Amino acid sequence: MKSPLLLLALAACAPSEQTTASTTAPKSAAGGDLGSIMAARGLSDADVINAAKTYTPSGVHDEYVIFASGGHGGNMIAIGVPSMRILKYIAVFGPEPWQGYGFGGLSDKVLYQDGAQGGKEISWGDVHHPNLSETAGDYDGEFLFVNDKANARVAVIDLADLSTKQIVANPLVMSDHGGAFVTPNTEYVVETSQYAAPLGGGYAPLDSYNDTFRGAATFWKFNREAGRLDPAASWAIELPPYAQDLADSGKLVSDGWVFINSWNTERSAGTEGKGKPFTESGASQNDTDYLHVIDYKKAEALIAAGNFKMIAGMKVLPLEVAAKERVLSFIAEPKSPHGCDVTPDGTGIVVGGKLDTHATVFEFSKIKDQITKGECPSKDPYGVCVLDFQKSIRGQQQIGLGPLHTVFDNKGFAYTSVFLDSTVVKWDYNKLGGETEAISTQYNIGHILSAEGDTVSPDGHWVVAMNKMAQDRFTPVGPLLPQNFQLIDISGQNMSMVYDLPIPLGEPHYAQMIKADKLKTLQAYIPAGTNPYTDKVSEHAVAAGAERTERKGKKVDVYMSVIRSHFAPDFFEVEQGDEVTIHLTSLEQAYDQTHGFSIDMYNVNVSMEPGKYEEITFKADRSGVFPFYCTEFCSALHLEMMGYLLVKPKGS
Ligand code: RUQ
Ligand code: CUA
Repeated sequence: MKSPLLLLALAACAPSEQTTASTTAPKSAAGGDLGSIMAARGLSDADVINAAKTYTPSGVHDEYVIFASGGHGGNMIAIGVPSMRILKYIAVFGPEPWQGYGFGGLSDKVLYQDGAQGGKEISWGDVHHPNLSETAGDYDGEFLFVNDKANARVAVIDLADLSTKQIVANPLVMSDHGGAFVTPNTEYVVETSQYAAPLGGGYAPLDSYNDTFRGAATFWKFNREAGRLDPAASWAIELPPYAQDLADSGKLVSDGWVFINSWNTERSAGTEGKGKPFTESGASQNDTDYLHVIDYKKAEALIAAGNFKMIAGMKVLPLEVAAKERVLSFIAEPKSPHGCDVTPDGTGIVVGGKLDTHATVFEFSKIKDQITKGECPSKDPYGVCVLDFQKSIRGQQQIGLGPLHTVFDNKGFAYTSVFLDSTVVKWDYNKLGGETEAISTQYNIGHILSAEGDTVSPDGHWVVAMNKMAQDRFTPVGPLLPQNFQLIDISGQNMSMVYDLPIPLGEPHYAQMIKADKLKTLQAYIPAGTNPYTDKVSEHAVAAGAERTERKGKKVDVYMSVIRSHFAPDFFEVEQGDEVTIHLTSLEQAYDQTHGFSIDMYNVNVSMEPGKYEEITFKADRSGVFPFYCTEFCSALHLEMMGYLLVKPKGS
């Protein structure tokens, strides 16, 4: 007999039986009335109603914007709802040419310097969980934070221009997962580790796993004024070497607390060459893992009082102290949990069990009560108190096979993604055990999101299923398929699936959806010469007429202006080996008058949005004649927007 685990694993990979729709393309119809178009394209009334719910005429804007993680594409995606039109890819952890991100300009500092790397040059990321900044538990539309699971980093995106302003590499851990989660006033951006390793990046053999490997929850202090994380004011809590997974911050009554679930409380560290099982089954032996409950206000006070050890430049509250002071408590949670979502009123924490059929709702007041009373019915091997499961829960809801993540609407319903069943299940998180409603998704849904879903006041109306597989949903494009986002209308009595959107650049994990009118985006950098990384006019910006080239020894500075349809100066000559810095100022202030600046054969490319200041530094190590030109079709004379870099051979 196959083990239940193997069956589950196989079920995830088997082609879904829910393939219902025809895979042949409807005929296209030209002209005619609605009835004949429907007949010609084979559309049902329901299809047309769904189309009408999402169709957004040219020039009409969307009501909501989704900020979706781009997964191992290393980017973020902005998507309009209900149209499901992709509005922008935002470069975060990898170079991206359209935004001129990582090709010689100021963004190189964000991507490759300023503590963004953690010791080795890295040019990609695995983006998992974006979180929008909050004020009083509601999205405020100012900032967006995302984590890089692969390299334990967190990025800050400014929503004024939708560009990445800061990347911080976690000095303690090698990989993260539960992040980037904000506290209700964005005091902190929380990042928790996934795969345990010695804190600070040291070496230890695998058979010392229990003693030397650790996890950590890092609290990055956010300075809203500066719009940046402040590493010097940030700190962490040492955690046992369980695989910490999803996390969420408490809100309202549970403000001041953070919840993280975990798997691998078995501390399976692979085979270790000693006949031990792979982590896959080694980490699935126990019936329960531990929900981590963290009193972070207490941790903050303990750190401030000097209870920390310094590891790789970060203040870390030691595990013994966290356990003893009840900063950290555990509660058993069903087998291989995934998803840890605090209800909008802050009273409950919903955890799905990947290998269980329930969602469990933990009751915050019951948990806090036990901690306040000092109850400690048992301890884990590191001395952390494990609270009584039955005493800590509101109850459980039968959901289906493989519940993962849960989001909320404005009517007291929860929507849980169910991976193995490929469904979204709607249920009442206050009256547990009642009726549920399921809708099929295509296929194998991972994350799920809802309109303003992580706030204290979700909007309802829309849910999006973020499916891991598309299979037959779209015209085939080879063996590597896009992911499939499906828009679900939850405004009626029953859920209805209204739109499929392929996501063809990385595998998204989480996403959040914000009211579009909360976003106050820039139309231009004003005044001209504004450095987008300081929000100030650069001291090196030039006004029209002041353009020039200056040489000091082997260093050449070019002060160049950019305006339709020329660069001034339009040529400059240097000697092979010179250090060249080009200071570019866009003198444009008109909306959407973007130029680009690239130098052929020099891997230099920046985007010059209206009013932007850019600074390109490179070594002119190759001699020859190199055209530079504008990469955005900006005017009728765009092709003419060019010039020459002349590099004289050394010693000529
Ligand atoms: S994960 S599909 Cu958030 Cu990284 Cu759950
Ligand atoms: Cu400027 Cu094309």
